[in-house]
Amino acid sequence: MTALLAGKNGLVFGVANHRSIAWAIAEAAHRHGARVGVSYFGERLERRVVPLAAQIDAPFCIPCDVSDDADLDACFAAAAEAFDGRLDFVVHGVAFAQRDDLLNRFNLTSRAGHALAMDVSAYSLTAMARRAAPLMTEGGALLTLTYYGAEKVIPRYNVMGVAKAALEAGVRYLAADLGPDGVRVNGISAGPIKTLAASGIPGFRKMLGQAGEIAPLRRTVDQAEVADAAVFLLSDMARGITGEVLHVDAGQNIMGAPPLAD
Ligand code: NAD
Ligand code: 0WE
Repeated sequence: MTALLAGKNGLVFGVANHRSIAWAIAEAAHRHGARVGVSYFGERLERRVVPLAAQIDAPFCIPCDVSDDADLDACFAAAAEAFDGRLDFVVHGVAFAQRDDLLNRFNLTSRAGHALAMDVSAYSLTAMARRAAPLMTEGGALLTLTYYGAEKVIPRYNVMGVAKAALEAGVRYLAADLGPDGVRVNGISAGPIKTLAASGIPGFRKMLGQAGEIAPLRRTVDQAEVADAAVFLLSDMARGITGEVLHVDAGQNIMGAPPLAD
């Protein structure tokens, strides 16, 4: 096993349970030699996340609401302390919109619902970048997770699609500003995967089925496939890549119409 992340220190946001894409990335990063600190949202998740963090010998596992500046300050302070002031990567695997805003028609989105989705799902990457960059003394990498609903209309993705479009633009602006400091910023646009964030979306199963029929590989992707691409983007193998959004979706996004019968 090549240790692509040997000696690197990382901080992962967005672990809710063993199905979380962020968990798959944390686990893969640890397997590839990184030290990985974990943060999670809210006391309800502590019971699930603390044992996962223990599995990868996480040097810390602390709560953080990414819409709270004080929480973010505390989280990056914990990372600075655990890692002796040197951080190499951050994984942003966080998104939230009010459930009603994903179920109702998009034109009914409230000002407050829009602001919430943008704050938690898009601004939070910038909030992390401004805290991470000063700790990335040897250069570093930020990685976020996005979805095709940023590019094209996906029924019910609604305000999350608008937030992901802002997130992807944020990737490019952050990459431009942090590049001179050796900090790369990229995104992975993952195909649909059944996680906590996907459960409770009516019709998600049908969407998964359709994605698997449309995609050139004739299947959907899983968390491990996203995590493998994440390890690459976080590693020095990707040292020439920044401001990029890499699709890990079995090719679904390239299709302009569903395939004719196989
Ligand atoms: P998940 O539910 O496991 O992860 C979402 C995470 O966001 C959770 O850990 C949750 O606690 C966290 N979160 C929500 N509000 C927060 C807040 N205020 N502060 C801190 N954390 C908060 O689901 P997932 O599918 O693994 O989602 C991870 C990322 O992947 C998200 O950005 C999502 O948009 C993206 N994504 C998911 C899919 C999919 O089909 N599952 C596809 C493409 C992209
Ligand atoms: O980014 C996401 C999901 C993000 C999400 C999910 C929820 C569900 C529960 C954000 N906020 C909430 N709020 C809740 O209350 N994905 C990429 C997964 C996803 O969600 C969809 C999808 C896909 C794919 C919603 C509608 C259509 C497709």
